[in-house]
Amino acid sequence: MKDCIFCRIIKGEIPKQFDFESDVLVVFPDINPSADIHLLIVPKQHIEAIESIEKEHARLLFEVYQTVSSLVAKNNLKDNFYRVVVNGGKAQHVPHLHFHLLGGQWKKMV
Ligand code: DGP
Repeated sequence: MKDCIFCRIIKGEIPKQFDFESDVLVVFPDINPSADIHLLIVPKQHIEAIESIEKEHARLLFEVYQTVSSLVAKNNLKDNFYRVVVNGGKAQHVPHLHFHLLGGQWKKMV
């Protein structure tokens, strides 16, 4: 999608260091962190929101949560509190489905 900020990041139009990249998703730190660790897991495909998820996205969603699991291990979050937040409706500011992984000290609500 032309004007989507996450699509522009994924296409390399906005330079961004990815913490992880696979054929279906990228991971990078949130620009405005709400916790000590605040990573965004973003599917490469432009899926607008939770309501746009279809059966065909099942493998992608599995890979999202597998990625979360390895990020939890990599960042030593397993024995601490961590949260995965998926915003929807008016709480979602970027209209491209994404998952927030928040760990460590919580500063504010995403
Ligand atoms: P949400 O409210 O769930 O749609 O959150 C969107 C998040 O995306 C918000 O926490 C800030 C983050 N964000 C927006 N634009 C950029 C950007 O250009 N770079 C990075 N790293 N994060 C961004």
